[in-house]
Amino acid sequence: MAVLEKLVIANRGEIALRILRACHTMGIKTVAVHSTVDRNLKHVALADEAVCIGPAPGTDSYLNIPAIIAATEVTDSVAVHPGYGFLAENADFAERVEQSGFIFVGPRPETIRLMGDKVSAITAMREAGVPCVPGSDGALSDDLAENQAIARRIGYPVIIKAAAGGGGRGMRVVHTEAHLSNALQLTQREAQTIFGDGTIYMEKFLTSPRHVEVQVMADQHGNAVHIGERDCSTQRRHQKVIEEAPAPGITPQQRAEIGGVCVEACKRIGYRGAGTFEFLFDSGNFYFIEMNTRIQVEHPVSERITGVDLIKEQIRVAAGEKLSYTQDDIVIRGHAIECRINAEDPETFMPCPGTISRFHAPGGPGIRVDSHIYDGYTVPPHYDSMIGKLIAYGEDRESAIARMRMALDETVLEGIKTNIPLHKWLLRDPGFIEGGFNIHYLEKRLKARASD
Ligand code: MV4
Repeated sequence: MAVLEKLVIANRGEIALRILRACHTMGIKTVAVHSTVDRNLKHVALADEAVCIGPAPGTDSYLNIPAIIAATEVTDSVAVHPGYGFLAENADFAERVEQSGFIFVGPRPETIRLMGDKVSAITAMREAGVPCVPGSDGALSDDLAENQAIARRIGYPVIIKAAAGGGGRGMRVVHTEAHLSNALQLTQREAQTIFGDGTIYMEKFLTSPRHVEVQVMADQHGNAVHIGERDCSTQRRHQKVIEEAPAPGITPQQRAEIGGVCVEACKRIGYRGAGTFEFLFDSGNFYFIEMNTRIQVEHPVSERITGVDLIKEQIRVAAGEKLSYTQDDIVIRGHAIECRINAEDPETFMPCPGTISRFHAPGGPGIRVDSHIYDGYTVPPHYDSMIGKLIAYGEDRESAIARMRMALDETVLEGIKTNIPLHKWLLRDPGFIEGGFNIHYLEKRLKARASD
């Protein structure tokens, strides 16, 4: 017997296909809910049933909560998998799914809400023993003298962040006390305008950290494990470009220590499902900044080095099953790198939707392709430009990089522009190959390239 009868895939593109593949191998029937322009998606053809939930704009389809709930009801489904993006971290959606009597594949709505507010997330994590960035230890008041005192205690530079922000929106760096008052006002007003919540907080600004995140998985019986860390420092404008696991330079002792802390925190807050603890890693220390309560784009690199099927496990624990492994079962072997393939101009980064006239996927040992594209598929302009991911595995980082170069060279993708040339360039970049990068490395290299 399958753990669930039928599941609604409330997403599109490669992650919808990834969820469908997990379901069908588990004997679970699938329902694809899609917009009008997405009738030709690969997972829509492969799903047991398909329901059109609205027109192309995300707000009318993939973000349309009543339409998705209705599709779940009329198809007699029992569960909803939100994927990433769209409604994945919408606590109201999770609540509506549960109130309608369905299983939400993700954490409890209260947990999503707790982590959605960065101030309450940091407070909860600090209390659970997770190391955080030195900061205001809560929301700022509008008392300037008090805020100046906090900044002096932390030491400049400081960063002002919106509690409702995250992922790079609503932040401002302040280098001296002379600029503090203005920055506080601007960030607070911006937060109020963008998020409808003017709550702000302050942290020490770390000038050149790496972005290292820890993958966790927890069941509803009090069990939790960590599935190692990923380095996601190679990014541009808060969009990750390349991710890898394990993070270069992290020792097994460091991994066990930070992983253990995350596992304890999961148990403490009654976490359920897959989650990611985001850290800034600086001078050998981890500093918690945010928690993501969803499966992430880059989950395949963690799967590849541990053999865990994260989507399958998400669904199992959502159905009430116990985790199928203990911490001792999670053994890291080798190295995996993921290149995000976007339909965009490799020079200007402008999205380039259009029809794919020819596609030949790479293959061979250690290569995984997570993509929904095919010959003749038209990339619509309405959504994210990511059209797939290439994942390369090797016994060590060097061989993973060598296999990724080969895979990129092998790929034939015609009819639209993609960022494949950018990846080919990065995988020959001495600084990237050395692994000594940080969150600013790619943007710095792009700037240097532009002035050549
Ligand atoms: C920071 C930081 C430096 N110091 N916080 C940006 C996205 C959001 N998740 C948090 N971010 C940052 N927070 C302190 N105290 C630098 C960044 C940051 C960043 C973090 C992760 C990945 C890419 C980044 C790019 C620019 C800034």
